[in-house]
Amino acid sequence: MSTSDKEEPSSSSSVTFRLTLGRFAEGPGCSSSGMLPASSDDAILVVLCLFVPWWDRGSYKQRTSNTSVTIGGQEYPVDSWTNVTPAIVEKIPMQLYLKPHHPLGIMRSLIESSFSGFSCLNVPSPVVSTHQNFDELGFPPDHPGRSVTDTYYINKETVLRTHASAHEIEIFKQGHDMWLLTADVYRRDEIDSSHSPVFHQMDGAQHFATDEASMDALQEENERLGKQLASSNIIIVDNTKVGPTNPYQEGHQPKHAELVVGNMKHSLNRMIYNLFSTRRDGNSEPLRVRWIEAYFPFTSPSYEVEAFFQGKWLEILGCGVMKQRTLDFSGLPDRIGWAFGLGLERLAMVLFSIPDIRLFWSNDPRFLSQFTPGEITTFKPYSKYPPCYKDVSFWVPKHKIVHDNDFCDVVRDVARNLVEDVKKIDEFVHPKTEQTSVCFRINYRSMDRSLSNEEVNKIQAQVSNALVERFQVELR
Ligand code: FA5
Ligand code: MG
Repeated sequence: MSTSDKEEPSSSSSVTFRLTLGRFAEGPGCSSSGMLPASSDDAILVVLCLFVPWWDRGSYKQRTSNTSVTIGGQEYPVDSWTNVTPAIVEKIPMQLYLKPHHPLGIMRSLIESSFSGFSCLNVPSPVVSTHQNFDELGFPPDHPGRSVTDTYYINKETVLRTHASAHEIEIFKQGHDMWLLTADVYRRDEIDSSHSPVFHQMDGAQHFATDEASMDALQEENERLGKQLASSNIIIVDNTKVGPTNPYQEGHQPKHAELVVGNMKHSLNRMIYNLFSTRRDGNSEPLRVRWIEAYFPFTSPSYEVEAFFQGKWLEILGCGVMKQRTLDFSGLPDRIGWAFGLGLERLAMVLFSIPDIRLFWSNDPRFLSQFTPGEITTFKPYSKYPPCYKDVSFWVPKHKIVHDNDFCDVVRDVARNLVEDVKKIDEFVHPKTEQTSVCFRINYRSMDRSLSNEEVNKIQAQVSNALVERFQVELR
């Protein structure tokens, strides 16, 4: 991607960059025709206008009429809910999953090749309504995922999608009945080696007719897939049960739901097996996978899949039989189907042995040159630079709250990719003033070079200033 047209965003200026646009773009190598723009050089100019300092929520409230964020050519008014930051918005045009040499691009293509006949889609703009992201999928009004501490709001009704499932109904309405969708997703989160505020998910879904002939065909397909897996080097532990805590849905014939669950499990086990057996330097140990019961507002029964890798169980994906209301809203009341959503970085970290989630955003040729399309190879760390710890302590004014995720967003905005992790190391309330004292420890460590103490001190001072400006905290 060309970055020559990208200005460094500043807190109070206008930021200009390029962003590919479009609704459903379909990738190469899939059953449906249509291609994405080959590169962002073909792309459309996008302007982000933040005319007030982003941390000054009070100003947003008072000056809503002359402030806006423009993403994908579309202007969105900001309001007191707005919490998107330049550090987040500048990631939107990156589309790492479309780069064939990037580990995320490699993962995407390999997974897509496991699902023959599926439409392979992406929706470049991550801007969705709260209705699409939450309501349509049955999230209750008090679901914690809706909170401003967890989700990036552009304004009260508009968010950066927190999961690829936000597009499920839209895609079904377009007429796709078996599809995969790769998407960048955004969650306000802590800073550590396996959490990123911007990461990538691939969702997939398939639905079936429920007449006898279709269900017989599904049973035959399941038997065929089951035989294939039985001869593979994979140990699947599945003690999940369907029951009151994870039921078939009213209105589904249990036999039909059972066949759909069977088809979903076979399809996903086969995909996981295909991926793990692509590892070039993989040993001959059988892959161990386990299924556990889970809960999602939009599926029942629901499951999570974990794979045992390098000594621990790693959550790979969530899935389940789609709630019938999803298919009803999609204009498909007579169908029944399954859906899943997996985290591409988590899977790639394990398969390529990539130790830090920040590396996926690296432009360092020592990182990027290590990968080959279609191949899963072990990442060779080029260097580990020394950490530099800095503490920041402050008093939070009475009646104000500085959530950990608020603090992390300030750090991200100022220090960008130079922070490996952030830990809260102390917190207490002063008995007389009722002010809260908080201390965070920031671990600065670049993935590409050594940082000087002087440089880190400067960044640390900027973090402190930003905290004072945004939250009116008193530094200690
Ligand atoms: C979901 O997002 C559901 N939409 C998945 C789904 C789709 C369920 C369709 C049923 C039907 P969850 O929040 O568990 O579920 O995220 C899915 C995966 O994303 C996780 O298994 C994990 O691999 C990955 N993930 C979640 N949070 C992060 C993060 N902060 N950084 C990196 N990967 C993450
Ligand atoms: Mg989960």
